[in-house]
Amino acid sequence: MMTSGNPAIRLDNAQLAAFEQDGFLAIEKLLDDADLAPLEAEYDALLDRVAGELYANGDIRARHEELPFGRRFCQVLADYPDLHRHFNISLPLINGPVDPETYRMHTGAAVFKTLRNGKILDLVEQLIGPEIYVSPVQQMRMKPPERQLSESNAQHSNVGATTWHQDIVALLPEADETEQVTVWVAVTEATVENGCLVSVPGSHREGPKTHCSNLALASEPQVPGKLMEGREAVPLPVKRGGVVLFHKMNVHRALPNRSNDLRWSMDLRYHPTGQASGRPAFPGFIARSRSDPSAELHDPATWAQRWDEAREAIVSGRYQGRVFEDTRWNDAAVC
Ligand SMILES: O=C(O)CCC(=O)C(=O)O
Repeated sequence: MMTSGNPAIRLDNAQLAAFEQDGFLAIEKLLDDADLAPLEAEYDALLDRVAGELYANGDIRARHEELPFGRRFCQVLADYPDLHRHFNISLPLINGPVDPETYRMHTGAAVFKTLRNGKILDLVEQLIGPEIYVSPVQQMRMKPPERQLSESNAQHSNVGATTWHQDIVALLPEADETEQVTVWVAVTEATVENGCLVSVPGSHREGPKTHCSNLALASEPQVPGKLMEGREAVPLPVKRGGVVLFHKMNVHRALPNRSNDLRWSMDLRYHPTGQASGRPAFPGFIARSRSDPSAELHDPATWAQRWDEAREAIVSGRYQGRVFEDTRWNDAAVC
């Protein structure tokens, strides 16, 4: 474990030891209203714009502008199940041809600012050192109460169930040695009732698990339930603005949202600059460099433009490589 630079937010020795021992660390509160309000305002405006466009196209019958943000998102999603694609901070994970209509993402300035948030980078610096690259492996998860979800969305991990997995599972093999750390950020408070994360302590020291990519329950590879029987798992509730740090081999999932409100989080990933992200089709950037600050990207428009270029390369068929890993850890005998 490396420590360097002079981070303002510091993990203490007990926290560093817990991360090493368990493969995760929950920090009940890190970001405050000043950090989260720009993101919420950006998403409020985005929902208003997208709802207006869908209404104008005849895709939805009402804009639901009378509802507060969370309830409005849930209602418009119920009317138009592909809505969440307009809100994610990644392009969809698809190997092969894509439909431009639903091949969407959101790369706004407030998201970029959150990726670069100094408090997050300070934590990450203590885990991976001072040359910090923002991986393009990142997701926005806006989860309505599960009873409001359509059948297809109930199986989609951005809005519905998340199954047991290690974060390495979706990375191309080129990232096997990458020291990736996941930073899961609670935009709304995460509780056992509304679907906080649950993690198996020490599982990051057990090597890669079988992940089945052919089960009906999820659209992403998952460790089958029978391999998880009898494993002790710890729920990780955090306040709004809290974070959970994860080792890339840690086994975890999210509980279903059994509350009446939207449960909103984002999972971000960081690794030392120069290491492979495992998702070469999508663009990352240098967020912090103590050795060469001029290499840092500070311009949200440049970041958004790189995502637009990646999208164009995939939509046009110019990008021919695989986007994400989906079958590598599949074992037919177990799955
Ligand atoms: O928030 C979720 O539902 C799942 C997040 C997750 O599993 C991850 O960050 O790897």
